[in-house]
Amino acid sequence: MILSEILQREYQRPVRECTDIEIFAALLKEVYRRSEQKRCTASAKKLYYISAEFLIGKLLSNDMINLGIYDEVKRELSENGRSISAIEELECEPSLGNGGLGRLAACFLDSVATLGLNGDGIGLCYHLGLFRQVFENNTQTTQPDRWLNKFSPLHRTDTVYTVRFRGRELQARMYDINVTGYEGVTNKLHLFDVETADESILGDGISFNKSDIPKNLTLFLYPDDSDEEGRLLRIYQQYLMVSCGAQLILDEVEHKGGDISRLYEHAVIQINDTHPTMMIPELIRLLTERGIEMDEAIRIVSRTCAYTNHTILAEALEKWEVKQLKKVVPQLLPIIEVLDDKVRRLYQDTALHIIDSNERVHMANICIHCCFSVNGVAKLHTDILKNVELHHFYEVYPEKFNNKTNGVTFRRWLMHCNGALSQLITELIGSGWKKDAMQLKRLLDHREDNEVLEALLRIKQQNKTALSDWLKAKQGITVDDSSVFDIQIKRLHEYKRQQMNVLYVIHKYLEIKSGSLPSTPVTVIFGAKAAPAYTIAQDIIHLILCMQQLISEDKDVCRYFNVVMVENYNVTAAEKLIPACDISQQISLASKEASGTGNMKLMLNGAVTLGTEDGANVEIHSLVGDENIYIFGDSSETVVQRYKSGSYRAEDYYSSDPIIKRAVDFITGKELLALGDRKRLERLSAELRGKDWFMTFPDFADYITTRERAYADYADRRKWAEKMLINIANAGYFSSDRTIAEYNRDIWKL
Ligand code: 26Q
Repeated sequence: MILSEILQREYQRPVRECTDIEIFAALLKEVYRRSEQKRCTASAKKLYYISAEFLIGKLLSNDMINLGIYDEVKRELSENGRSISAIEELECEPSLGNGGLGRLAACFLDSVATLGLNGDGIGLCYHLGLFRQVFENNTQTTQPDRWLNKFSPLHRTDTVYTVRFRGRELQARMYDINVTGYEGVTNKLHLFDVETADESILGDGISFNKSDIPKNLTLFLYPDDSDEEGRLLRIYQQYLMVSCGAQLILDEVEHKGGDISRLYEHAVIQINDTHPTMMIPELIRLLTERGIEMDEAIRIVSRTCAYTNHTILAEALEKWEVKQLKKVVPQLLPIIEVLDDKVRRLYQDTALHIIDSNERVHMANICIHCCFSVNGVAKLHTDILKNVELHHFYEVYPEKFNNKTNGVTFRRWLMHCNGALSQLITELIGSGWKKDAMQLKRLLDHREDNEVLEALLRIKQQNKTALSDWLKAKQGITVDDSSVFDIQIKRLHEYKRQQMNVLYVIHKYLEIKSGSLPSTPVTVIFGAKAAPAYTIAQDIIHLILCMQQLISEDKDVCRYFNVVMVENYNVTAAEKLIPACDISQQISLASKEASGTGNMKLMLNGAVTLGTEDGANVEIHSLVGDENIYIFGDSSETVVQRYKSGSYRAEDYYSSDPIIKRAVDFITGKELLALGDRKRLERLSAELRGKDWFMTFPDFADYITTRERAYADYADRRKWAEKMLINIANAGYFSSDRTIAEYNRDIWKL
């Protein structure tokens, strides 16, 4: 009777007499109370995970699962004619992240607390988050995402730090979110916010005065950096995060009587991509301010910090101009110059230098020189770092490089989002898998059990129906829940190749128009936000939305084949989409997707992957075997070689392959020009024909054949269910509990 007691205590009323809002508020309070009682008390070394993003998702249900009260509360609600989903609807999703890197940070915090480790997150509190995506006229528009309200999970603390920038000082306050572990301890996510932040400076949409730093500093995640002011604002943000983080870490070490000249015995700082790199010079600066010699300070910091690389894309490797850094954080320049100087004395190779000949500071290079660990996020990715992208560094620091294949928390990505599947698994193999995910392997004993296979199909069907209902309610779209749900959900980026998926959609549309009808109806579902300044990505969204409209209005086609783009794809949407997916599109150009984590969540929920040998797909492939995954496309070696030789010519494929030509020409044909924006469609078509930088054409024929093979196999329901089961059974390796145990064993040593 947990819920009744809570409501009795809070309002002296039974469940039936409380409103949903009252129940929601009371549960939030209860979750906070219970989680506070499980504060991690370990006093030895502590992990600080510093990240520009924490894509944590809604917290209430997840916290109730972790605290062991979810089932009981859910039951009591339904016994009183209420539903947990109505309560969940009242919570806003924190808008503190963008994609994989932010969601990984959230999964990691869950696993750190679940394993009982002492580790907090450090980040920024963005008032308006990334942005809310709204479709208008088949185009993405952007609105501020106002997620902060009186029910936000943030707790205001009394900790306020002064952060010094060139010519100004700002006060930043720390706000905390409790991170509950599953039957584990409670850690904290510390988010800093300037006291002067002011949402009223917002203009239309997400525009604002970029030079009013005290007011705008913590309004948005990744503010547009296509101009100089935007880039400076990003430096302000990064330094705010790092300066507050460094002050907090030193305060905590000193508070427990630790000696900061042995900082590495008390703290380990995991730097999530290059965004928090300034932590390194800032800590060095603070240590020297406290009287430690420069060389010694560098040694101490280098034994404390570890760096995770999440990308090999050149444009995502941050470089700040010396001139820009001087405008915002002049106090760091002397330190960065010392670091660069040390490197130059040791190595002639300019690839290793921190400041390049154009006076730009390579943030990743600071990390690699000054961290004791450099890790990639999947086996292939780490191999590419060692052998290609960071090869020069690997030659001088082989001992620093290590792989930590990503993982996801099964609490949110199975127990919470797919209760029915969770329950079936527990009925079959007991509940040990919740803390020891490798036990999922035991499901393999049931691979020939018809009853189990039918149960899997039944659950998938229920989840597809639930997704259809949700799409209807949210976007007014009707989808056929007996069709194959073929899903690509991830940030929009050319290397992830949503454009290749939509080229297939065009191809299929034309095939159906010419009378070649599919045997199984298919619904192709996309979810993706595109950075506002990323024009081609906007154009790809435009093309998807135009195809969605064209097909939905075409009676010949929409009976067999449909396209749906989900608006404002976020964690909450992912929780509906992932359990309902049949085919998981993981089609990045081989070598470009560092890992992917959606691929793991989808596999865990019984989707079968259609993908390239990229990122963690490679590991999924070797776990499930050829029969239970659909692999296509050129290998990463071929791709790396093709870039190196500069031999790729998109025009050659376009002019010699009639299938490619027909699909590309359709983008600027009369049907789409009647629906869409000529400029966008022409620009996209020209980009593909003239450049196709992410090489969709060479993989296209194989993509079509493999995709058709998957659709054909889907018709044999029993065999398909077996593939589903084998995917679920082998997903245990991708638990973030395994990943975190490895980080702790090899890097953190808590
Ligand atoms: C860089 C410079 C300027 C502005 C923005 C950025 C920027 C912003 C965000 C660069 C990178 C990101 C985010 C990267 C990201 O999400 N990477 C993903 O990380 C996942 C977790 O490791 C991997 O699974 C994905 O493969 C990887 O794409």
